[in-house]
Amino acid sequence: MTDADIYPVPTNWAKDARVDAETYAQMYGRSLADPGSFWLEQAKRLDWIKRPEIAGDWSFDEQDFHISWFRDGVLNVAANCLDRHLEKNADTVALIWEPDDPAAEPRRFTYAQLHAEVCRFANVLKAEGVRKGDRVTVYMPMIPEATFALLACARIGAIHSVVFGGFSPDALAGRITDCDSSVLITADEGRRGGKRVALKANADAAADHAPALQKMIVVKATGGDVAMQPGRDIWYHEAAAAVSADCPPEPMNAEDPLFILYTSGSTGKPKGVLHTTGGYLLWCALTHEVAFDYRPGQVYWCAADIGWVTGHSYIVYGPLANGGTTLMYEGLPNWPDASRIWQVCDRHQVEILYTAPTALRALMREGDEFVQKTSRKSLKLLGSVGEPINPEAWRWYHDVVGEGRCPIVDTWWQTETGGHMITPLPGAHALKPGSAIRPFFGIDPQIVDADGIVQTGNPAEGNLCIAKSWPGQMRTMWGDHERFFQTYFATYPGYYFSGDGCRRDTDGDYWITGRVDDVINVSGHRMGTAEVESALVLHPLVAEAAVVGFPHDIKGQGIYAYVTLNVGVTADDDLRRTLAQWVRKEIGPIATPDAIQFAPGLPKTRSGKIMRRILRKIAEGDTTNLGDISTLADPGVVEDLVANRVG
Ligand code: 6R9
Repeated sequence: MTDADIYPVPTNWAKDARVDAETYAQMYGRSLADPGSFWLEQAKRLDWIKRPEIAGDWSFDEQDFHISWFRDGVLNVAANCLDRHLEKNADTVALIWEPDDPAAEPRRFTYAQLHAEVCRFANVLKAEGVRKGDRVTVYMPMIPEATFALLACARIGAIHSVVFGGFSPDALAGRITDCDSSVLITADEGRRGGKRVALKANADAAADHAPALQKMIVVKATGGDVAMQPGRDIWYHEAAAAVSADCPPEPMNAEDPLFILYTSGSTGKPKGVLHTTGGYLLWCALTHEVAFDYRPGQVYWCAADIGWVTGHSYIVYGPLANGGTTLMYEGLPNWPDASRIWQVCDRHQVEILYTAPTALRALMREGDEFVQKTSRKSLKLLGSVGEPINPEAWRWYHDVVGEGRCPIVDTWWQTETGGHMITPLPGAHALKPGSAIRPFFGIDPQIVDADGIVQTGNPAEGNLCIAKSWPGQMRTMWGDHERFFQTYFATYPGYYFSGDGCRRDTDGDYWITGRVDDVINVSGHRMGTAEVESALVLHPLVAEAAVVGFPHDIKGQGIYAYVTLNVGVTADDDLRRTLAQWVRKEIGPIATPDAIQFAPGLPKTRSGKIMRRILRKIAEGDTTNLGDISTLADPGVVEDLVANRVG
């Protein structure tokens, strides 16, 4: 790397930011040396019903495995995100909603209005019998009611489980059943890129396979025609008219569950990541304020979907806990054209924008004119999340979008971590395109080699582990605490293993290199290869399938599927299309394979294990160097695979 690739902290940021280099060094040092007092001090930023006296109490050792934070504290998340701002900021805009259709009117909710909406929603849930600890599944488009629904659950102590609106009925049914959720909140339809998404129809199809489900609360979003099942389905607007806007927040222990969010792992079954109340909220609030240098009054836009953890932590909980103004956008970044995202910035005078590299790459391809015809003068800071950002996209974001004015905050974190883990702080760290730079307060990253040896010194490369617990850490996997331990703590005893590869350069800055397990990252969305394989083999003509990721210009990674058909079935393009459509229907559009190669045989070891390394190389087009194939049961299959590569 040359010096040209280092972007020093701009003078005004070094001077005015909440955290400069010296403050970072001092606070980071104290967060590791004296975590108890550091975190009890930080916890004061929340409004507690009973303030905690215990900070972290945890052990990653198998014998004594436990994780808790502030376990003697009592609070309510919705009260922290709403009620406590009412005294001084009742009229501050809490939520701005930008509709899919640019000609439609945006909606704005002040803290007073948002508070009233959430209380009403909470009372509707109560009227339907929802109680503290019950699971409520949320399958919603990006409309304000999705935010109301999450905060309403938090207010009464119900555990929300949001399922991304792009998931199929089967995926939805599986998630409802796994957490035994009796209530589903959905909408008639969603709007995206001028099209309608049939959420209620999907929910109806899911309900047929989700016996736990008893009630469906349906928000009227488009007014589209939907079937309502008497006794089960309730229109939200009708139920809301019958309840009051007064709903006292439920006192919750800091360790009571706040939500479950299903995410992909290396097995076929998605994992129900569970986050709790106090530590999670503190983590969202603190990281949002420090990494984005957020100041109340600034319009902040996280362009994620509420169905992913980024939407939970950085559209809803972090910004609202900080009394901020959060923008929620219903549509797509490139609709009606590639200017939309920048037009929204101008329209609402967005100062902080947080989006994913995949969106940037797609927009970059359309040409700079779409950016340059907008002002973007309001922008002060730009964030990136979801996948490694390639230096080319980083520079485009920095130079073209931000006109060199705005620091790029590349935040590495995971559903499991609750919030940012490794990220530059805009006033403290020089930036390098593609590097997530330094650990946040309290985070002790360690790079471990395949044998579990911690790599001290720089540079270093290996698997990214975290040595100490932090308040935002997930607490368990819903219904399977043993699997929680096995997935994250068994590989490298004493450490949380992230599943990501990582490099630390000679300056001590961190570079995330991508997943090292069987998870691929498609357009910033996590997808388990095993999930796609399970969907493929469900098809009656498919005997076997193996799925790997391959580099994709826009999506970061694409999905490459090797499919062995049943004997006698003819392999043709029609069947290719049918199988792609099948996966789409089974899981959702994000799981649609980009390439399907029909393979008479898969490369297996003598013990029957598929050698994915070889499949990855072939998918990447790197067929000259397949490595050692002598352990294969039938080395001949490789020749056929190479000869019939797709793409
Ligand atoms: C927040 C979120 C987590 C996985 C993670 C990693 C990848 C996320 C990244 C990044 C490089 C970044 N990832 N942010 N890789 N640089 N800034 O995306 O959560 O959906 O659980 O995905 O995404 O591979 O392990 P989640």
